[in-house]
Amino acid sequence: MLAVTRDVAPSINSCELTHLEPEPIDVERAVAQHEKYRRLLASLGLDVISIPADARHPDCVFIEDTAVVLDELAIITRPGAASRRGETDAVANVLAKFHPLVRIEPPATLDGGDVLVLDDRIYVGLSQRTNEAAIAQLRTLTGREVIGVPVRGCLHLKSAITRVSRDALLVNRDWIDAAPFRDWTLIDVEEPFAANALRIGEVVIYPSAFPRTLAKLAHLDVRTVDMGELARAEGGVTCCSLLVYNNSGHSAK
Ligand code: CIR
Repeated sequence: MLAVTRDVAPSINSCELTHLEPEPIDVERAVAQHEKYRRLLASLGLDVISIPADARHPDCVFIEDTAVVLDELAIITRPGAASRRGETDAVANVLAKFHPLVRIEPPATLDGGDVLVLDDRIYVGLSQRTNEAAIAQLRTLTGREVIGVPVRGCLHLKSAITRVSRDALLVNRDWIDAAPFRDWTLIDVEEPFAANALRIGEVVIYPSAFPRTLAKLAHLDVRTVDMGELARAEGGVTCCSLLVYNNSGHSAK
């Protein structure tokens, strides 16, 4: 498996903010934390690709929002924030080496952070970034069942719910109605921003900032990372990578 990542932009202090007040981001620390995150991915056996940052796009490190990668194709998004639309080209150039590409087109807007793929179903957050037109396009492009989930009070669907094991989801029910996920074991967060976890095989990558929720994951193989600086830009652990199954025969490096 590959993890496609993008360097932290030196301009990250000009990032989009929706639910947080601006606080200064220490760029050097953000870069160091991001590097540790990449090293953790590499230690799990992933080939890690790094795309250079583009200073014109302060949020470019949050690469998850630019694409949705399925086994059979990659969907290039049309991010909801106009300032982020120029992030997609560099990512598309890399993903094209591994997968056929399709694109979300206007009037649809879609952030990858709103897309939670659970086996054959695709759940899509209806948020300030993602609209109904994106759901319709995803249905046509993938031929899969695509289910809209209204999101309130947080940025993306995956701020509110992510998968942590074969049968369990970590959820903040203040931000979504969990009814569409009733067939899953639901683990409720203890801290509001604690529902964003990144599952890679049987390992869960998880921010060190949420000890009370972390304690509820003690039965899992959890590796913690300090994402403190990127969290000030409203980023979490899923948003800093795109996971790609490399069936193309191309080398990752
Ligand atoms: C934004 O507002 O777009 C960025 N500051 C944060 C994006 C985080 N993306 C994600 O969690 N998927």
